[in-house]
Amino acid sequence: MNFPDFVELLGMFELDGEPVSVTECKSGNINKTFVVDTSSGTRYILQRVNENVFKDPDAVMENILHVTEYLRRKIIERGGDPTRETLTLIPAKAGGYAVRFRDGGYWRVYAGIRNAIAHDKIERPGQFRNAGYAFGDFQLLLADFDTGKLHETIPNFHNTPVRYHAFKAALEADECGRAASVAREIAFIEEHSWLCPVITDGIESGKIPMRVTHNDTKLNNIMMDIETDEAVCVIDLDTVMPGSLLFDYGDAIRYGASNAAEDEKDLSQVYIRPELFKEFTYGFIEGLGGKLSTHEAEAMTISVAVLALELGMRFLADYLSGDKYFKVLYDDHNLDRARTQLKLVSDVLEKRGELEAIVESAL
Ligand code: GN1
Ligand code: MG
Repeated sequence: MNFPDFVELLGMFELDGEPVSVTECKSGNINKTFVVDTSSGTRYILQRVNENVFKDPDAVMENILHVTEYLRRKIIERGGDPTRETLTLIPAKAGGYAVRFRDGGYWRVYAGIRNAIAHDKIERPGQFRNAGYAFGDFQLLLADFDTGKLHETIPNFHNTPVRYHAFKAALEADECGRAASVAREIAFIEEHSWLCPVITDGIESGKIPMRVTHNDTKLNNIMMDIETDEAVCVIDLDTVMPGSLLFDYGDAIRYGASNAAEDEKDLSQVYIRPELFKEFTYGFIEGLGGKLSTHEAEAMTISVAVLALELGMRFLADYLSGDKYFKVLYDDHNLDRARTQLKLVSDVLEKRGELEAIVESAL
């Protein structure tokens, strides 16, 4: 789309001022995201929702509306600033909060969050403690939210055994003839498949409680204050659904405590940094107000291996199926991503004793 197209699209929303610039934001593997600045000096975030991933985008929007309305009330109650501390959807002129544009896309607009940015990588360890606090606090704020109001936007999103079966199906189909070249990765997954049911078994037996969880707790899904590094706002609420605390914890650590990017090619650079693991763990437990069960606490370290294996299987399955789900920038991008996640699985298992001691000390 060119600039006049964007102006037309943005004209369908109640914006303050006229768009003066539209810049694509490259991070994020699913939706398309653009930063919009207007003549009034207001910033907005424009997104095209990926409907290959979110089959029912209206359900996604309903979830986000419910959750942000609820958070807004809670934030006001405790004297916070809801325009900074939670997302604000901008109404469409025709009603609702999303439009179907003539490019076929399903588009929505959020208010920008002032003086804050999303980091792809930790620059100072304290940032990760703040991120942990924000994700813990997010769960605490939503503790009494009525889960009956939430649609399951992607069924079985963190059901690791289901992800394992999907991986096996992709392997079986081998649509692109790529399976033969990834024999080592396949063997690794088989050898570690015992990890798959660790969290889901706990949920089924009632040992691990269901909560309202974010489900995509990458570091860059938090806006941090530019000056103070304070974690201002948890963003990307597309996958907020009932889930386990361990999904959010494990996912955040496998991304943010890794020494390298999710697509690093040099696997010797890919490992969990215990000092970062510690920062997040302390922040997360503090943000939760210490409200976690013994079973949840005991499974924290292993949850990192489970979530890394799960994502490794998802990346590899997508590689085998011809890269239909995650955005890729080059041919083997999903394979490189899968390899980093599998490397993290072995690293967490190797460091398990050391990491468990950190969780103990945090409690
Ligand atoms: C996707 O859109 P983004 O980049 O925040 C994915 C997550 C993965 C992540 C890996 C809906 O998140 O589950 O963990 O990529 N989101 C969806 O980078 O599948
Ligand atoms: Mg995201």
